Amino acid sequence: MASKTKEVSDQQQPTLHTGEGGEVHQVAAPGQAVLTTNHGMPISDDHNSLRAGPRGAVLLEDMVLREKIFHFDHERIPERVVHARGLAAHGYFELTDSLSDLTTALVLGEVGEKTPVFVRFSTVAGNRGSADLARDVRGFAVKFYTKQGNWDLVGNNIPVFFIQDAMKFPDLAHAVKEEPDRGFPQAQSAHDTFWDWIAMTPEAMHMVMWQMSDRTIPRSMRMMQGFGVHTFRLVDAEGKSTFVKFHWTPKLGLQSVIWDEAVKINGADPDFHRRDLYNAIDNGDYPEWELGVQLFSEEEAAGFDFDHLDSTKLIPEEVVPLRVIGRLVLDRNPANVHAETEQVAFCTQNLVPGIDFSDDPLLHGRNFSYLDTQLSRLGSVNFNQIPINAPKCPFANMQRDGHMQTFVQPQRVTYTPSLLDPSGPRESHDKGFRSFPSPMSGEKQRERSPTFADHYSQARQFFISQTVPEQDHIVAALIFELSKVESDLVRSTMLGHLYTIEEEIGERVAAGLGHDLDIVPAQPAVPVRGDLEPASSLSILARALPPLKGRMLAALVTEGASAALVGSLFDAVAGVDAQLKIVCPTIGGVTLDDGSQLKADHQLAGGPSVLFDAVTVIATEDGAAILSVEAAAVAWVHDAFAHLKVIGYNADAAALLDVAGVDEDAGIVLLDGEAQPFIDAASNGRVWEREQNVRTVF
Ligand code: HDE
Repeated sequence: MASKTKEVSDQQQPTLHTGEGGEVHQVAAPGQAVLTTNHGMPISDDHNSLRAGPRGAVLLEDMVLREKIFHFDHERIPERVVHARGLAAHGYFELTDSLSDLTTALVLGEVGEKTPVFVRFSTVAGNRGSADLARDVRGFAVKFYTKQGNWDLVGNNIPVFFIQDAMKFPDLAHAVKEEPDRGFPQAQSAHDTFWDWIAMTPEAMHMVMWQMSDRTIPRSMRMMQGFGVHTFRLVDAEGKSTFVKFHWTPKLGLQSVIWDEAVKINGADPDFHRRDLYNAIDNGDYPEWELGVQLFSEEEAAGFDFDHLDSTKLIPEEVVPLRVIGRLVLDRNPANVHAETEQVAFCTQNLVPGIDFSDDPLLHGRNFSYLDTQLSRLGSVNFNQIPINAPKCPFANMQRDGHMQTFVQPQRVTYTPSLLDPSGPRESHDKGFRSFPSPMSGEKQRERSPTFADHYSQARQFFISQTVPEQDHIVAALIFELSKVESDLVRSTMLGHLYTIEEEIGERVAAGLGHDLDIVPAQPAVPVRGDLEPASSLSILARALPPLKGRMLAALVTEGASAALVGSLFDAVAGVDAQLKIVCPTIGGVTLDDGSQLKADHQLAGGPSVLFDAVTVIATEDGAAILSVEAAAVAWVHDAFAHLKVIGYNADAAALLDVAGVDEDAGIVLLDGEAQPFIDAASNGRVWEREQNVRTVF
């Protein structure tokens, strides 16, 4: 795989080589490299420091030791202040429908053009070492290396944001991160300071509804949407502007996990999402998204229910449909996580000619923040020279020097204008970026527009657009989160907001909290609109069923189990482009009834059912009896049942299902020698009707 092989030189000594992506690394012919210091001095002994006699003190003279430890001591750089935990991949964006009538941006104009991209996904609140399945918004940041420079579309998997003004961002981040006097909780919004701040911030209510929905516990990065959030502009050659919003839609469909599953995945495999993406790409199963755009004019915008410059609002696809214009394919894992995933510096200010900002005040604040934060994270104004950040098109200007300057720029003239060097780089009126000349007027003021004032109506619309299980999950998430809040005042104030969004939510959450707090409805600045119709595009489950392609299925198999059924299962799983993992009592695997050996992918306790989308148990009567007194096996089946998964089993395995408390329903499939009925049932996704039988729905 390209991601794994480094360019190898046939020279004897390690040398610096520039790789495909411009990255510089040390290489030498296999088996021929001589270990050297960073200055290239060959090292004779890398295991013993220089001492005064065999038992004597280490000598300060030992520059080999000193250099090795010096470098190690400084290996870490500050993690991102938000979005610290990330995973990333290389790929390309291919345009399938040209917008050349609306923009001069070549990346959106040339059909068939493949633009290289680097995409970083992230959680927001947790530190770099936190777990993947935190309930959290996911970052979806795309760097397009276009012919006209880098375009960074730094989005999230939710189309709206918590706040309308960048001024409030440090407060939001401080509130959600671990509480500073105690250093916890890590990677969780379920604590007092977050809900305290939210309770005092009505503009956050719409986003809070999304945050409490299953959107924030995605099954995989490959199965979530991405959104540019803000309104941007496209600008054509005549200078005419069209507003645009960007949406990424995954080809594998949308899927989330269940909260209890998320909690358990965090324990079983805190790297669940990064492993999933890495393995999929490594297997050649390249994840893909469609890029859709919502296009609208200034006049159309004036007729919308909400201000298109307000990032706490969205424009439903039912109002402005999506036009699909291209596809994003991720086909190469980073070769080095620090060099690429960590050092990539997304900047919302990185635009290309033909794409421009709107007047969204949140976006303007971001334009300062992203450039600024790279300096404290990467330590130099030359961070754009790090290969992952450098444009792949020619670039030239008069910026010089600075910390860690890696270019040796020989020019005498480092300014414009100049008669001495008329051949140096010069601005181009035709090719260069020109800001759209939107008219501006008004007094300087620190005030919000009244068109930003309605904080509850779209929150309500989001809730009523969800299917019943999705609504139940929002209510359950709010109950969980508020149950972790210690302050009654914060809790009751939040209940007031929920009640104002929709009475039903406030009442259900209050019932789930189970104590008689007074609900004092919040007083909205403008009346909550009851006329916004449900929009099914806002729901995950109202969409077409996601395929089984790209999903992970499992079979728990015991010694002596039916080889024919296992074989049939492998065939059926391959038929839907999913993967099958074998879980056995020991990692050595089992011998099947025809004497063949079946290799295990996981030992039972190391491969809990939360790691899989649907499961089967293929056991002998004896095997099932042994598993029935094995807690990990009982939990394996019980969890799959409680997580509404389809469970296939052969008749001899029935005893284990009984012990695990499984009741028959459409998702419990008896396999009579052939596994296809299990795949057919699993193709319908989770068994939502089961939910009310396995947990209390308030
Ligand atoms: Fe960010 N955000 N953000 N954000 N954000 C950062 O930049 C900030 C916002 C988003 O994988 C930081 O390089 C402000 C919205 C992603 O490297 C920082 C405001 C959206 C990433 C920053 C916002 C995002 C960041 C931290 C309010 C969705 C990770 C490290 C005005 C559209 C990018 C860094 C990556 C990262 C500031 C709001 C998405 C501090 C001030 C809205 C995906 O600059």
